[in-house]
This record gives sequence, structure tokens and C-alpha cells, in this order.
Amino acid sequence: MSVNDTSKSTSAITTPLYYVNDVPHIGSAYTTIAADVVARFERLRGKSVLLITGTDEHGQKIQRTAETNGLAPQAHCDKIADTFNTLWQKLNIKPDRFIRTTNSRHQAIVKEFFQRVWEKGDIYLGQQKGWYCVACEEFKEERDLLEGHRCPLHPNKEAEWRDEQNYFFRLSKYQSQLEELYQKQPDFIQPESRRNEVLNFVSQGLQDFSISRVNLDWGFPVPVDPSHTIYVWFDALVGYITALLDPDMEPTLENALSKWWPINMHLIGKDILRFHTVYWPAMLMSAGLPLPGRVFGHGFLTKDGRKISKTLGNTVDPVDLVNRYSADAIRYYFLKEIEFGQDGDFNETRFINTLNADLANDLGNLLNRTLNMFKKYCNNEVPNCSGEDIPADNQLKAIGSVLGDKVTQAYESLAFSQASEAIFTLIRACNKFIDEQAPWKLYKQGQQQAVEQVLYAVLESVRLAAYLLSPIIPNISNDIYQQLGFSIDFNNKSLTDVTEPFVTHSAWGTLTPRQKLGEAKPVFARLEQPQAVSS
Ligand code: ME8
Repeated sequence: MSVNDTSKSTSAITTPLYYVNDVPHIGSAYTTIAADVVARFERLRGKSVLLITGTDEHGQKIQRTAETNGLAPQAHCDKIADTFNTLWQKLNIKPDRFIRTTNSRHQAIVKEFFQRVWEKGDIYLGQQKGWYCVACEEFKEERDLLEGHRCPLHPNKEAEWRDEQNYFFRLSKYQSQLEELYQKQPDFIQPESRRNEVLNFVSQGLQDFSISRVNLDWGFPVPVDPSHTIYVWFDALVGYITALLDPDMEPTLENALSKWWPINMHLIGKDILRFHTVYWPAMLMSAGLPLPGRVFGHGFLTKDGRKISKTLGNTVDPVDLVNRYSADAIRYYFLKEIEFGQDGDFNETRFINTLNADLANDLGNLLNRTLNMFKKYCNNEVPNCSGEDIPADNQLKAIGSVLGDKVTQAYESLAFSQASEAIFTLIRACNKFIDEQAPWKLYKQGQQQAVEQVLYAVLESVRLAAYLLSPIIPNISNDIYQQLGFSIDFNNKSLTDVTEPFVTHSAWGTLTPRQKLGEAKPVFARLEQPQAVSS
């Protein structure tokens, strides 16, 4: 089952549950914006959507960070979890569930899940010897480490040698079932390059992995042996199930799975692909549960072409960005400028240039000049015509008539950049069309019907663009829709196909004849390049 399976009217989408070792950074914002856009698009189409995000709060990394900050682990987690919630609000991200893995309801679900896997005979006590990267919370193969046993993902940190008794999960038992899954459901792992990466990893042979730790307090006790704590990843992945519980439900596995399972899509970065496409499906197979629809592993962001890292001192603070610009600006830049799935770069000069070119000039100015012409030539109202009255060879009608389907397909495959590009092709065609048709000349020549048809075609195209862009830039779309005389609120989660049908609004020719138009107001103010930033 995938997110584009239209036969299923409910859809659960997840982001990773982020570690609370630090406040959110631009990477966590990136994934969560993308997930919010998918959720908004699904809602626009009339689906019931559950957008899940949250925080991963156990493990050695968090315990050590709390100690360094002189706080009790729970107090530390509470403080950082709040900063995630605040950022999502600022970015106009509307999660339905915010799961925190230190929640006692989650403990009940983890316990039951563990028990199922235990009863299946897939957990055993063994000796774990190896190099552990605390930052990844993962044992590493010696061959995968850099000189000095440093982890390639955290080169400034040395992996630690461990030799201890742990409980293990029989991952190796699921090798062939996993391979069968990847063959039978080729879109389970996306994009294709990530799928190949996983196939290659699995074909080298899977090894059992340890799912408990000793000498670590900050975690849930292993139900069958409280001298061990459950490995943070085993606990966190099950968080996706806990998140499905309605607030008034008893925390049982049966309840959690009753409404939204299986999850349609896990949206993650490429760094945690194995956990989601190998470990997690094997754990679910062991627990006898259906598998999620798909896992999409997007690329990594860099800043000015360099890895974002605290050590390099080039982190991008999403709170600062949203305070200086706006939620829509940030949402638009990251989804338009970076092909989702590929690595991408943040550069402030390009950020400003893109926003000015697309949102201030092409879209904002177009709306403004069009509404001004309506005021001058059409009594500030939509003419008494419909899309059908516009000749079929009108180029805007030709582009606009196929745009809904094109953009739908792009959103379904998470090709946000393609979706935006297709929409802006129409916007740019509008600007050209006005210049070519020169409605001011037609007006002077007394060709009122021709003026009305030109302006109708342009305004309708702007409307369609605003509608299709609404998952990405909901506030700007709201402003545009308002100026066109509609009362839709794209931030309202209960937009349904009954009250505001997607089929009507995503088609070209929906403007209401004789609708009074609003006052033309700028929808996106031009941005100035900050002095200190160089390209
Ligand atoms: O891995 N570019 O949490 P985490 C793009 N707790 N995305 C980035 C990024 C970057 N430079 N850096 C991080 C964990 N991300 C676990 C998850 S899930 C049950 C447990 C994003 O806080 C990206 O989505 O380290 C990546 O997968 C995630 O943050 C890692 O978040």
C-alpha cells in the first residue's frame, strides 16, 4: 500500500522521531516540511491523514548530553522536545501526533511488542563485541570506520569498544523474507538509488543485532531481564506504532493498530535507511504485523557546498531563518530548489534570488497587475464567463487543463520541485500572454469581450497555481484565494472533498462568474540581500 493508493481513504505519514541531543536544525526541518506538504496534499484530495512526528529521547547519547548540560535526562528531554514543537508551529507544520518516546504509554506498547518478538523465539542472549558510535547509536563494522576508529558520519568522534552481554534480535532469519519483499514490492524503498543501496547491503548477508544495553539507565527495562535496557532504536521504531493511539485509547498494541496501521509512508533522510528498510520490516515480520507502504530516503543538505556541522560552525538555524523570512519562504525554497531524493545546498544569496524571482516577481506581480486591470477594465469582478467560453487554443487554457494531473503525479512521487516547476511554467506563460495580448490596447479598441477573456484566462491560471501550490505555501495561497473572492482556508485541516472538491479546484475554469474581487495586496514582499552574506 503506498501513499498514492487512492483506494485507501486514510493515510499515515511519519517523519523520523528526532533525537533530543540538540535543538532542531535545518535537516529536521527539511524532512518535516516535506512530510507536512504530503499530508496537506492528501488532505486537499479529501483523505483522512495522520501526520506523525516526535522525539527520540532514550539512549546513551541523550543521557550524556543531559549530563553535560547539568540536567536530569527527563528535564533535558522536556526542554528540547518543546523547541521542536515550537519550530513546527513557526513553520506552519501541522502534525496530528507528536510522540515522545519517554511517554509511559509508549512503554506499554514497547513491552507488548518486545513480548511478541520474544515469544516468536527471535530474541536471545549473546556476547556483543564491537565498535559503537554513540552519535549514531549503532555498532559499526571495523571496515566501515575511518582511521582511529572514527565513524565516517561523525569523524570528530571516536567509536567506543564494547564487549558485553546483550540480547540479540535474529535479523539473519529474515534475510530471504526481506529480499522477497524488495522484489515483490519494488517501490517499498525509494528513490531507486536508495533501493539499490539496501539491496546491495542485504545481499552481503544480514547479521543479528543487539537490542539491549547494559550499564545504561536511560531507557526502558527489558521486560524479561530488567538488568538490561532496550536499545534506543528498537524502542524508537516502535514509537511509530504508539503514535497511532488516539489520546483516549488504552495503550495496547491492538488499539494502536486498529485504525491507521499500516503506515503509508516513512519519510526519512538517507542516514537512517537501514533501520527503516531492513531492521524495522524484519521486526514487524517477527511480530506478525503488516508492513508499511513505502520508505522514502531523501538526500542531505549542505550549506554553501559544505557539510553542515557544528564543528565547521556553519549550522543553519531554522528558527532564525523563519524569523527573518517567513514559513512559506523556507518551505518553498527547500522544496523547489532541491530535487527531493538528491543532496541539496542552502545558500542565502540563492535563497533570496529564488524567492524574489518566483514569489515576488513572477507570481506576486502577476496577481497584482492582473487585479489592477480587472479594476480598470472589468468593474473589479470576474466576467460573466466560464472556462468553457475560452477558446481551446488559448495557451493558458491548454497548459492549465493538464496541470492538475501533472502536479498530482509529481506530488504523489514526492517530486516537489517538478510540481513547482510545472506550476511556474503556467505563471510565466501568463506574464508573457499579458504582454502579447496587451489587454490595455484591446480595451482602447473597444474589444471588451476580448479583454475579459484575456483577463479571465490569466486570473484563472493564477487561481489554479495558488490552489496547487497550497500544500507548499499555504499562507500565500490563502492570500491569493482571498483576493479572488474565495473563502477557503488552506490551513484548515478539515478541508474535505465534500465541501471543496479537489476535482473542481484542481481543474482549469473554476473562477466564479460575477464574483467580486478583493483589493490587490502584495502577497510576497521582495527580500533584500543581507550585507554580510556573500555568494
Ligand atoms: O536518526 N540534511 O534522529 P536524528 C537533510 N532518532 N536531512 C537531515 C540532515 C541534513 N543535513 N540532518 C538530519 C535519528 N536530517 C533517530 C530517528 S526514527 C524512529 C529515529 C534529518 O535527530 C533526516 O530526516 O539524528 C535524518 O534522517 C534525520 O534528520 C535524523 O534525525
